[in-house]
Amino acid sequence: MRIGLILGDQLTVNLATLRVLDAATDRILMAEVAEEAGYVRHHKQKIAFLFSAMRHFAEQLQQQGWQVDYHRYDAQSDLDSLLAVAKACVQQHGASELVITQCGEYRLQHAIDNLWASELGVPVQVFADDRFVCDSAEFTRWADGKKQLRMEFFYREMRRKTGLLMEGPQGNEPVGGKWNYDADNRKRYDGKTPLPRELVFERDAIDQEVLALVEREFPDHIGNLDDFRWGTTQSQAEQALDHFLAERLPYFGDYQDAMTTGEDFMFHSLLSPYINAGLLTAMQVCTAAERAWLQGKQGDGPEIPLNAVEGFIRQIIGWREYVRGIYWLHMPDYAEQNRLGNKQDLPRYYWDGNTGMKCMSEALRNMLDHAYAHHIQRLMVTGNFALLTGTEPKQICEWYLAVYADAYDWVELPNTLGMVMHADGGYLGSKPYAASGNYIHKMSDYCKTCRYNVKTSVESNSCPFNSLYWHFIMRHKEQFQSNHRMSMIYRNLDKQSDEKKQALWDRAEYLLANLDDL
Ligand code: FAD
Ligand code: DLZ
Ligand code: SF4
Repeated sequence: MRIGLILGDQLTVNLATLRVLDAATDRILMAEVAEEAGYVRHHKQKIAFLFSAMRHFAEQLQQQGWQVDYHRYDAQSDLDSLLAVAKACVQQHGASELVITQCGEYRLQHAIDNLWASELGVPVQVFADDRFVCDSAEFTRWADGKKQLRMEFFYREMRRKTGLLMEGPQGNEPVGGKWNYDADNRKRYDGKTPLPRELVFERDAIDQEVLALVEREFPDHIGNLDDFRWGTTQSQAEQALDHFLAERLPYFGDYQDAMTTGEDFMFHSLLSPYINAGLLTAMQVCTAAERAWLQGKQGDGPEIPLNAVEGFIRQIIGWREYVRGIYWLHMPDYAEQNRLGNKQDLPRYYWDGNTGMKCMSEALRNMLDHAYAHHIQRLMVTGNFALLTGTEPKQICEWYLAVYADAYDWVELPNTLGMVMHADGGYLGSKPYAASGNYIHKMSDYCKTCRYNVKTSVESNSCPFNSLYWHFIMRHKEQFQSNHRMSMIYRNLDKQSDEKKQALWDRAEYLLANLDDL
């Protein structure tokens, strides 16, 4: 008999492991272990979501006739790693082989490839994770010979491959004649479009037991459990998808970049924890969105603008697949990059949320309360601030990996190190997403109630993002002045007087020396 080890982010009923094994003779192993729960100080809600989803999934497999060995979290147990649990299970059942679907994270896959067979004393068979649209070999072929990669061109390949939003006699033209409607997706929230109701899930005994366990066993981990909202079963994840399609997708495009005080989710899908853990698959979500858009066109459901459905599908078959491709192509070296030479420590408020900067405190409160922040908060608020202040990439990457319910190294690392920190020298994205407070002011209502003044740069109450932005531009002049997408910025810098430049520099230096006090 063989043992199939299913990881916390492999909760998919047609996972390769489950397809190759035989429920009549083979066994499934799942394990909650200290090593996985502790390689960073994961947010309490991330652990609770995953443990509860794992327990529900194990139950689902048992109902389908599988023999499941489930190792519950036990801080006193010697079986504190996946390898230790697998070894005990192999010995207990006299298994002939261990079967696993390729891991999401390099860290674990590397150990499995190099260590596990000899430690276990039986062969380890690894199957490709075909829940992704693009496998590593295909991505390598696409990336081959390119010095810089561009998501947009990769995305077009994925549209052709999946047939999503394609039309024309050969099905090879993008619907509506354009591949990308991003320019329509930058509206500030009008305050009038009703925000969607929140989906509330009833908590069953498994959820309650896990929530109590996490509170008890992980008291020093970040975040709180009071407002735990995540679904923990496949059926609840599907309800979340239906809810998104009916109530959020129609406005997803228009308000994709908008931020509003007290509104933590806007029109975002909140689906990433489910997709990443495997309760929903990428293609399932994208085909459902395309179907909802078509039904809307036929008057069979809410009308969904093309910019909304295209924007949503692009995030998944574009960005999500693209960052995964980059991760597997360049690990482990990718994680070591720090091409802007940043060394600043991560400010205290990333962990406690206490700062007078309203935009930061809103994004950080969302993180503490829900293990969530929507993309523009991650990119243009906490991410932008880390970039402008020159935070050491390892520290900010570890933070992003710990604090969100959807965070796994393969998706977090390229987004943080590449997209936000530009630490890969512009391989993933052509230009850093550095921005002054003006961008946040344009896309949100935060500045109205902030202690700082977004309209000024060098006074004692000036918005920190403003002088820090110019400090970033000045200190990285050598790296960026020949980047044609930044030439306008350097022309603007040159137009400023030496006194103004000096005042901006001095104010930013002061802020950098007192970062923890902002
Ligand atoms: P929506 O806005 O509704 O988007 C729909 C879906 O598109 C998401 O569920 C997600 O599956 C996918 N998606 C959107 N943008 C990206 C992206 N840039 N990369 C990959 N998938 C994307 N996403 C994660 O899933 N895990 C992470 O650890 C993670 N870390 C991030 C770190 C930084 C610094 C940044 C800037 C972004 C990160 N993202 C990460 C991407 C993105 O912010 C989240 O996927 C998104 O906010 C999740 O919320 P949602 O499901 O409501 O997304
Ligand atoms: C994130 C996570 C946590 C917190 N705990 C577990 C666990 O106890 N058992 C498990 O199998 N997986 C867990 N995970 C997800 C793993 O870290 C993830 O499967 C690997 O990093 C591979 O992507
Ligand atoms: Fe953020 Fe600056 Fe606006 Fe305050 S003034 S909310 S710090 S952008």
